[in-house]
Amino acid sequence: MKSLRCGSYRFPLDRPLIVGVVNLTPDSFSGDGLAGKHAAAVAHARRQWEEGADILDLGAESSRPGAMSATVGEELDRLLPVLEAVCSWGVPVSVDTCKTEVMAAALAAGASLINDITALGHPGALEVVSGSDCAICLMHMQGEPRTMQADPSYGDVLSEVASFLGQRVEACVAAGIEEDRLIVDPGFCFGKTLEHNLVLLRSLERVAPRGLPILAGLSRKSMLGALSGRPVGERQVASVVAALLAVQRGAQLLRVHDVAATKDALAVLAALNEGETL
Ligand code: HH2
Repeated sequence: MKSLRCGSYRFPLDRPLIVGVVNLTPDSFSGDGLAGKHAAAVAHARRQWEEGADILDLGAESSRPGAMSATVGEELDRLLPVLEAVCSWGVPVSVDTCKTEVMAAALAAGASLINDITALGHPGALEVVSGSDCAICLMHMQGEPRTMQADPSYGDVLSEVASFLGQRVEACVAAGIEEDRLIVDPGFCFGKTLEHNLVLLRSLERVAPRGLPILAGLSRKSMLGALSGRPVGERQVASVVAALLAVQRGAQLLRVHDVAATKDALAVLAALNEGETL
């Protein structure tokens, strides 16, 4: 059976993994950012963990369209105190960053996964992660967060996303990163219209080179707002349904804000799938 190596942790990929979002930003799109609120951030991480997250994803710079970028210093100030607290519980921690300095500091502080929305596109990023044993999530994005939703355009979104992820995976393998440390992500809503997102979700398994595990980050996103007509604080049902549909189309990791609800849904799906094999 395939497994995912994530620092000193190893996850057999026999069930979907839940990646709980912990935003340490002042301006995350879903309004859950906890920049500068150490106790609340640690408590939120603890709750995500107790509700059943397999991995906690800490991010200290928002990537929502139009977000302000953070300096390295700002990002580290927001991130490190919470990262150190959470790592001390013996929990696999992912850090959502595209800055090489932040990656290096996060790995030194005990992070087990680097989640990079630029797929290690910044100079030096490959070198920083290849010298460690962390897992890496390579995400596709068209453009950059500030302007990516202005006018996304593709000839064939599915093949373009798959081809980009394939190239980034090959760059990682060429840099000596073992395949069982790699995760790919089509990057829902990162330079994509609703129709682009739906095409990617419909054929999700086709975006993964080498049959690598796929992470789906659909939770509370604008595409679910467009489909449900609901504001960001009322998208839990749509998010859980989307997560389940993503699993049915090949996702092995789900990046979610609502861990408990997602876990309940996965329990129902697991029971149903078990019956099929009896
Ligand atoms: N989405 C967000 C952030 N990081 N990483 C991956 N791999 N995939 C995603 O879909 C993804 C991601 C956006 O969500 P959130 O962190 O809640 O918001 P913000 O970036 O505004 O802090």
